[in-house]
Amino acid sequence: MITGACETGSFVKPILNFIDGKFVRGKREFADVNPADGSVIAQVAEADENLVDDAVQAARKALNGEWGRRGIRERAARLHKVADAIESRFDCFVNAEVADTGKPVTLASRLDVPRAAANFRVFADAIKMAGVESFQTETPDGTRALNYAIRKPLGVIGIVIPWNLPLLLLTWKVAPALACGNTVVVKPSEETPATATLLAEVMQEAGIPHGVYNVVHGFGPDSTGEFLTKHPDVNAVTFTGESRTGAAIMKAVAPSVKPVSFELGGKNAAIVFADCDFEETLDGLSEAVFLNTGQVCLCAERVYVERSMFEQFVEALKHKAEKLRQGAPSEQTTELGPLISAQHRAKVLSYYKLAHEEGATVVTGGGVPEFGNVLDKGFYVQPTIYTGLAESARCVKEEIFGPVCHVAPFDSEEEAIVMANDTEYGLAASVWTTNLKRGHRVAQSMNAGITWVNCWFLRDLRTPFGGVGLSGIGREGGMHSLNFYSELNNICIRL
Ligand code: NAD
Ligand code: 6OD
Repeated sequence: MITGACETGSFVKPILNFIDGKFVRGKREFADVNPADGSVIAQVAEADENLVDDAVQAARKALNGEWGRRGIRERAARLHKVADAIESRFDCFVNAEVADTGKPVTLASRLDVPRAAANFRVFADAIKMAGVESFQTETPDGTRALNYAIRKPLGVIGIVIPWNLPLLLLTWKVAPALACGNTVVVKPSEETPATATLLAEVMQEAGIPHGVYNVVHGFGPDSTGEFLTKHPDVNAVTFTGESRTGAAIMKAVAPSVKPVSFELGGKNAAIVFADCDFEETLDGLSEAVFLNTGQVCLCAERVYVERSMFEQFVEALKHKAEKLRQGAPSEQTTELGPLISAQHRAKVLSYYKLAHEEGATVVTGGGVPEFGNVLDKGFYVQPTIYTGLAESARCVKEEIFGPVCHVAPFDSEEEAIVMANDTEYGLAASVWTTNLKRGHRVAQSMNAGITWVNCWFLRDLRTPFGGVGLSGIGREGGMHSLNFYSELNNICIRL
């Protein structure tokens, strides 16, 4: 074992950077903390500006090496080997992700790690099927030509990701980038460095050449994140995280005019009509509000319920929330883990306080659970439901990113649409109704990149994924990812 990442979920210290096929220390280290009990899991080697430059140069060199020369079939075969290697170390990835994020082991096992393998398989297959445009051209004077485009790699891709679904979101970007023949330098969140480093071991096992996949650890501003995104030899930046951070990265990339793909924050709405399937909607919305302790960019923090069933629905959702089992992430029975950090808990609790000040009625929660054991040192909060806030309240407008929602009644379809769309964000929405026409109609009125009808977070990796407004720029998924990570060169041949 080279990196410090392990088979059992504990770490041989420290977690290292991975540059040009080698695991590398930095001049400084920072602590990786287990959010379930506040203990230090490992020290992490921080990359300074020189190490970030080494990683970018290694990635540049690798572009022109073996990886660049390999054809699509060979690259795709390697990416399937990466997926195989993730699957063969399934428990190791699960344990590392659970220790870093505090998410329930059942969630990491059913979502994060299987999706990591699936990301590699889907994009390995997609690149083999990807066509490009061609046109038979005839100008007004009768000249004929053939136009066709060819797909080339963009170059070195800087990848910056958050802590909520670290491996899922990392591989969602690395897999299509590599499929298109690029090389990558990855900056995982400082909160969750482990699985990106484990993936480096997997890359070695799968025979991905040195310099193709590089990992640099550290923070955002004045640190690794900024060094990477502003680096002039990085050809494109793909980022998932807060909208504010997206704005800072946009400034950093401006001088070298790089393409960006941004998947940012959300304040997502769910609209529940009285004609919905009550139990199905309750189950779906409970997931949409509380999955991953509400730390999914797609989570519904604003729920609009038709007035005729408002009281009944709020009562039933309260009952669901109160039954959720909070506990140690490693327990099979745990449904709700802690928030990611003490700092993030302070932010979420500041919104719980603000909700009081803004005049909310607390339906359930609003505080911190007590366990009477070591978990009291973790960063847990209670699942929380509010009603009674004005639509203009900050708690209804701003992304909280915790296990919390505000539920408000509506009287007509038109009113529900106006309320749902009254946001600067526009990532995801969900509509719950058994009326097929209404489902289509309302979904098509949503000002959001993704709308689910009678489901939530049901993913087909070929579909366009991304947001409008403060929720992002561009779309990833299927051909959209392949087009972002490719440079299309047009060739015009006079016939
Ligand atoms: P964040 O923006 O604070 O950090 C994300 C990453 O950016 C981290 O690796 C961080 O170190 C780095 N970073 C911070 N400042 C930087 C800078 N100036 N330059 C370069 N890098 C910098 O986000 P977070 O707190 O880790 O994640 C939560 C946020 O991510 C929420 O807003 C959530 O909605 C959003 N998110 C969006 C999606 C999506 O698909 N739209 C998915 C997951 C999370
Ligand atoms: O499922 C995906 O592909 C994806 N990008 C999910 C993002 C979730 C946000 O937290």
